[in-house]
Amino acid sequence: KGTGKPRALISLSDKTNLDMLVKGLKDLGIEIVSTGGTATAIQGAGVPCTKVEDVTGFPEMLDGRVKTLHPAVHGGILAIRDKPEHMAAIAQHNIGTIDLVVVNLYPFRKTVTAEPAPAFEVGVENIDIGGPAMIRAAAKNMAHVAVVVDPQDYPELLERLRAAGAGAQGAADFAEFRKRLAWKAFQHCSSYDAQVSEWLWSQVGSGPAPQMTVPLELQATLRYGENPHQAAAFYTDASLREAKAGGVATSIVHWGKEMSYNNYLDADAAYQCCCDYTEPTCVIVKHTNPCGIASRGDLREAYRLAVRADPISAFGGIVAFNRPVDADLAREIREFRSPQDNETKMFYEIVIAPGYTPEGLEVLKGKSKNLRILEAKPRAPQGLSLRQVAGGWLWQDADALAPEGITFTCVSEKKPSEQQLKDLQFAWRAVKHVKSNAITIAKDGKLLGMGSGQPNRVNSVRIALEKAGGEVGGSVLASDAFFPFSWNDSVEIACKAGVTAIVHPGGSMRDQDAIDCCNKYGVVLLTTGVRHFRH
Ligand code: 93A
Repeated sequence: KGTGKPRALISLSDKTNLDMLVKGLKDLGIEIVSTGGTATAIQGAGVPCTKVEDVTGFPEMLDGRVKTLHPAVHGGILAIRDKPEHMAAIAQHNIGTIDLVVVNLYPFRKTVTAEPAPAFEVGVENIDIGGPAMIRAAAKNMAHVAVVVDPQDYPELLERLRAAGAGAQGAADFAEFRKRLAWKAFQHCSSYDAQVSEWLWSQVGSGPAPQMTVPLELQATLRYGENPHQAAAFYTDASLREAKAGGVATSIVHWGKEMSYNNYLDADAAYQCCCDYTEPTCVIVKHTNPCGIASRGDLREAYRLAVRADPISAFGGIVAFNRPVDADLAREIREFRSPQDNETKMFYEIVIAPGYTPEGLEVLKGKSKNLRILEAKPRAPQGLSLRQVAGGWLWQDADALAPEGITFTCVSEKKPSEQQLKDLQFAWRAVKHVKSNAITIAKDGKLLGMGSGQPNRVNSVRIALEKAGGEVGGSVLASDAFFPFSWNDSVEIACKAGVTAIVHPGGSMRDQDAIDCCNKYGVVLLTTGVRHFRH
């Protein structure tokens, strides 16, 4: 039974900021009711609280599955305070009102994504039932009850509770605040349910789920979208909040202007490409396409070579590394001059890497106050890829295929040397990240040229060769899809230009033409059996 004092029900898995909350509530004269572990933590903070069993007259039962699922709790939350029948009904059953509900849920996602994966039953036991019931009840009765699911809201809650007691304006503001809290509460529950159903699908289903909810959380409102007349925002996958991986979505911005819509796209493209290389590598991206890539034990040399691959495109681009940046590398990035005129220092939008030495970070900050310096966590496992079309979404598995999982088959008379094989794999890693029709030309662990986004493959080949310029001799070429009509076409153009080895998926009706052409020029030809379209 209630004491007439306002009452708060607190039941928390995440006990962040609990101390400040309960001390603040105590100072406001609010009585606290709580569940087992939370009650112990509250008492540990020196604040008295009533156990929920003493309110329900029922012990926790079924291993905690039923703790708060009781009319003494839900009647106290749901009663409409200005409806006499409701108040009479709860009075008749000795139920006191509950005016504040502070709940966050069992850490479901964290539990099921733990390594090693827990048993199915452990996942099931971590589906919170009583918590969402209280949150939903309190959110529904937002006219009278405040519901808090996010520890970050505690300070504002305390402030508004104080103001509400002090005057009419404070009370009106508190009513508005309760509606906002209710909105957040339903968000919290729907995101939680999405995580449960996603996990269940992973246990019982295969392929695309018949329905899905992606729990998206506003990370930032952006100044604008791809163009200034488009409003834009950046959302992160809420289920990644506690994850160790995430790539660009969970990166730390150490320095520079705020990230733009295009920055996020390009930084992601650069980091994704860079993470596909196992050796120390630098990738430079412009408009989501890699225009410079180089792998070298010395990252400074990798960086120089990546810029030189296409200095005009690299200017204003995004520079990504798959290893931490130290002071020497940072100095190189800061001072490096455009290979074009050797006077202008290179300008970049973003540098992104898995880490920086303290000195490296300071040196890089000196490049420009605008340069965005991002520290990216490891790339999240690439599960799904979602893209929007008018009125719907396309779902697919992310293209997580790497050369390690591909069989390269030689189909030409000439067999590849060790170095050619290495370069072919290098070019193949790159071609996956270039918009189709994609052609990459490489030599000695560096990209010499690429052709992207052309509606026909011949033009992509021509562009890539033109970019590679005088260095084509001894180079290798990769094509993201097969050559449809090869004779007098892409393959011959490449052979004539001096390319010494070519890799493509194969599988065209005209495959033999490509083989004959390569044999004629003494060029190596490999097939992979898989393609990397990127539309
Ligand atoms: O097992 S439940 O689904 N059944 C309940 O009746 C119940 N009541 C609260 N889970 C329930 N809770 C959850 O317990 C809360 O959502 C909170 O996450 C957790 C707090 O437990 P404790 O205070 O014992 O640490």
